[in-house]
Amino acid sequence: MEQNGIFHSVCPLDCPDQCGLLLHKKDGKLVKVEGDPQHPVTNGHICNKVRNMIERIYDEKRLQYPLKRIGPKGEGKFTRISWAEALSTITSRWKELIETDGSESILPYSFYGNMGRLSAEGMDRRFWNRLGASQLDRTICSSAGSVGYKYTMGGSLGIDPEDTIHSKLIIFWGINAASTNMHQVALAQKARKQNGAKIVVIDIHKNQTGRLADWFIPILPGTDSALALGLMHILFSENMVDQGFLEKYTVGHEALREHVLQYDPASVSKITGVSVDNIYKLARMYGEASPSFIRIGNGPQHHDNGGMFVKTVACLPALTGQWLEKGGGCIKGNSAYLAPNTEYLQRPDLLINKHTRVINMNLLGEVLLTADPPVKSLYVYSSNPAVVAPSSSKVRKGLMREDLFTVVHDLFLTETAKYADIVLPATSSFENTDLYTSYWHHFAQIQQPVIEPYGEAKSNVDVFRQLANGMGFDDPLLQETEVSMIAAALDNPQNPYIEGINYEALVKEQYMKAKVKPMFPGKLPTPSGKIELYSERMKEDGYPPLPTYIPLVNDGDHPYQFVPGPNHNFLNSTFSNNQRHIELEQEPRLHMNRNDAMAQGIDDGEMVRVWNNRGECELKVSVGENVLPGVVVTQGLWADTKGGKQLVNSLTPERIADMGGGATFFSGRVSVVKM
Ligand SMILES: Nc1nc2c(c(=O)[nH]1)N[C@H]1C(S)=C(S)[C@@H](COP(=O)(O)OP(=O)(O)OC[C@H]3O[C@@H](n4cnc5c(=O)[nH]c(N)nc54)[C@H](O)[C@@H]3O)O[C@H]1N2
Ligand SMILES: Nc1nc2c(c(=O)[nH]1)N[C@H]1C(S)=C(S)[C@@H](COP(=O)(O)OP(=O)(O)OC[C@H]3O[C@@H](n4cnc5c(=O)[nH]c(N)nc54)[C@H](O)[C@@H]3O)O[C@H]1N2
Ligand code: SF4
Ligand SMILES: [Mo]
Repeated sequence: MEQNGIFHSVCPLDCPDQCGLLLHKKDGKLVKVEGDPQHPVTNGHICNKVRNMIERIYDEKRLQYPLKRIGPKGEGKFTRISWAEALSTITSRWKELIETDGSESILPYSFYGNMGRLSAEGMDRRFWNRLGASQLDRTICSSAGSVGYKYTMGGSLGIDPEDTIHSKLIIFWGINAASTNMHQVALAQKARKQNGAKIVVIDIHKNQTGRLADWFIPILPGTDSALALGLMHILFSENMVDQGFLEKYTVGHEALREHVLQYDPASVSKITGVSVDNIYKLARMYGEASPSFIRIGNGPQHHDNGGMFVKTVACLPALTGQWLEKGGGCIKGNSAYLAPNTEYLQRPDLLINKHTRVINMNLLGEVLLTADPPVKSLYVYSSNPAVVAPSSSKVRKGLMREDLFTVVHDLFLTETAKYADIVLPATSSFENTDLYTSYWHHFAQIQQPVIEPYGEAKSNVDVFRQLANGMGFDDPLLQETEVSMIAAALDNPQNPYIEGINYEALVKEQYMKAKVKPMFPGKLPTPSGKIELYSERMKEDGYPPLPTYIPLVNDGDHPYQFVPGPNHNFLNSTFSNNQRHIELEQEPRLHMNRNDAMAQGIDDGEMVRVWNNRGECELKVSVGENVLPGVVVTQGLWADTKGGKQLVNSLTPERIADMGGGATFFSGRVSVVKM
């Protein structure tokens, strides 16, 4: 390995931008991380979080060796052990459990701490299939919206974000893009400068993104489908629809025209809190602008009705025929364009029992406390459920169970790791070989090791190979090398867009673009091959077949809707243990409308107790006009960062959304009292 130089790399974080990076190395150590100016979409610009990545890589808190717990669960007392001891403790315990309780008593829990395809959904899945562990349904992020989008469009297929510089109207709908998709904001600003594009933001919180809008539209949480249906009502009644497009490329436009009559602007205004005038103004703006682009965010789909919201909003570009315009249409997610051969990567055929139970990760607390037969061992990697999972008081109660054998593989002793029996040190992505495919832009990238593993840290792929060995599984697929897995994953006859992208070419060129064909004319992967405004499949699945506004579930008698989203300087809970990132965020705040605060006699900067029957937090209030009355908002998954009670997920419901087993982080209600 070279000790000095500048090396290509890719940001491994769960962020749509998936920036190209350049790593500067001196005497074997990283000294600087910068954006790669040659990346065609991210152009050398990266966020603050990753510019500071070196502090995280060489943080003295980083785990170097395997550990075994010596104090009570949750306290964080551990002692160093060898890899041999760690692996044999785990595998011998699992062999016993398989004898006494069956392999389904073991539950993996993971998410996208590292977006590398091999790290996140490669060797791990092969191993769990072969072991016969309970299957984890990974629903915490965007699954409700993905299912909703699929009912309309057939799969995770949107437009090429690079085309959005041609858009004349850009709507950020429930996405805090200034923090969570900064290059989409850069493209929108370019469109504004070049073609006078207008930027509209529809959100429940006037955050960084709302502040950069030409027009910010505040809306009540969970009511966005009603707004979208109200827009459709006006588009049809004022003849602003593209009849030719509807006839040629959609199913159900006549039924939809009838159906949206009930969503008149006066009724929609009552539901959404958006004035009748503003509903007309937005509908006419949308009806007239072309090309127009909607960036659909994750916020509104973290509600009880989140799947239906995305299904609904995804109908809008079809009404005005926007899919035929360069820069017209929408993006919810674009992961289908770079889809590798997941069958090969994950080998579902290795699954020893086809009827293995499937556990929804959003129910982790409930599952640890009540599953029958019980979960006896939990193996957590690339995720920090003690902080990020809903109803965290229950999760933590589950993690406290003395009879639960818990293993955590991470770079740090996370809040979750403090409950583990065995902790394993993980490499950073810069120490690994992996394949990266963005879920927003159309470029694939490769990571090759730039630095040596930190201490005794190992990658996910490596740990699963070693666990397979320890379990005595002799299938050669469980020992495959990274390079061989990547090569095979890129050979996907189901996805013609990645033809020509292969391991060698990626190493040579670094950025390779999916060869995406225009969506229309063409056949969508929906049952009819067209955009399904009306969906027979939804009817079969028990939903209304046309887009419909369904109010949030009653979450109890508390005065405020509570929306705890992510923040600018952390990535979910990642970086919440880094002093510089903490200082940039200062502290978690509860944003509250001035009228609500006045009614309760709460002043700006005062501490309040936020509570419901699930838990409580103690937070400092920011009083202002950035949220509507009846709504309170926090930003950031603060973990136990600052001491005190700041764990917002102690308040969030573990209720499952309407589609895809999705999470409902933002559909909880709370009471707020002055401390
Ligand atoms: N800096 C930073 N970047 C990130 C992350 C991070 O933690 N920090 N996390 C990454 C991950 S995993 C994801 S999934 C994405 C998420 O990024 P986004 O797609 O931006 O999703 P959120 O930030 O959860 O919510 C987006 C917006 O929805 C708003 N919102 C909430 N409920 C509603 C509603 O009912 N209606 C409307 N119209 N708006 C609503 C919130 O106020 C917020 O401004 O970001 C990724 N990028
Ligand atoms: N209240 C509330 N809760 C939320 C959300 C919200 O908006 N509000 N957002 C939700 C969403 S959208 C998501 S995606 C989830 C995200 O939740 P998580 O996926 O748990 O994300 P992180 O908190 O960033 O934790 C990732 C962990 O993986 C570790 N890690 C990184 N790389 C590797 C690796 O290569 N190997 C191993 N073994 N570990 C690694 C990191 O150190 C970190 O501890 O949180 C959800 N929780
Ligand atoms: S977190 Fe997102 S914006 Fe920041 S460097 Fe990574 S991919 Fe780019
Ligand atoms: Mo996410």
